[in-house]
Amino acid sequence: MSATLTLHVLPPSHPCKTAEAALRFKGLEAEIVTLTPGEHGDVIEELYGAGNRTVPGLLVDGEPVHGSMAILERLEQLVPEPTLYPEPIAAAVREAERWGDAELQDLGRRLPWGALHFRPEAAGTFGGAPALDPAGTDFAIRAARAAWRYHGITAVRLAEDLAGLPAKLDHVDALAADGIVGGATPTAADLQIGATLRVLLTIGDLRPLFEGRPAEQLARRWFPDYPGDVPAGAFPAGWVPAG
Ligand SMILES: N[C@@H](CCC(=O)N[C@@H](CS)C(=O)NCC(=O)O)C(=O)O
Repeated sequence: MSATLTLHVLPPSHPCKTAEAALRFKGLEAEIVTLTPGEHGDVIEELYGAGNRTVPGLLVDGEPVHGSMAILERLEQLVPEPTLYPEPIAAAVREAERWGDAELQDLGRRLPWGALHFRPEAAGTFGGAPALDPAGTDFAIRAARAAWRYHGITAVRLAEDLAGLPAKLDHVDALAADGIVGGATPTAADLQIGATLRVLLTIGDLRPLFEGRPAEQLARRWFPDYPGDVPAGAFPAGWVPAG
């Protein structure tokens, strides 16, 4: 396989981590181009076509492949072994990957930004920096407000997301029990679901919900290092379900 691969990412994006983990699993080298937030939409649209403004995007010898699911599928075509969609569970892996993309992935945006509204000084940790000083915190407050607007976050939605999280973690544990995720090598579902769960583990309030569960193991196994730490006690009392 001698295609030239270029992956376009934003720094803390979890679907980008999914694509990067898949490249590693396939033993593929790619040039990683880290875009500047704010400019990324226009760059991506130019390269990947009208309406495509999110990361990740992968160029395969210049051919645009946009979105984490499409990227994993394309990498599987390029390098079939080791497989991300093993038989006889390939159909179930695809369904779990779809669930991870459609039902879980947004929580990896809404819950961290939701928590940062209450602990804006922690925003710097997502860039690998310590807690922000007051001037940095002012900047983070403005960023969190913009993110709440962009992602349609409200307190009501946040509380609903939190209330719905245990059922989602139960679903992941059920997938692990059925061998769709959590095997010796990662499936596409491990990489899609694991990246989102790993972001959620950056939120101290949520860590007790994960403790000792397959959902925690798969997130930490394929994504051992992940920047970000919002100390426990961010969400108002009573919003986080009991672990
Ligand atoms: N489901 C898509 C979603 C991609 C997505 O929303 N990426 C976010 C980063 S996590 C993004 O590019 N956000 C910037 C924006 O919306 O402008 C995928 O997995 O590729």
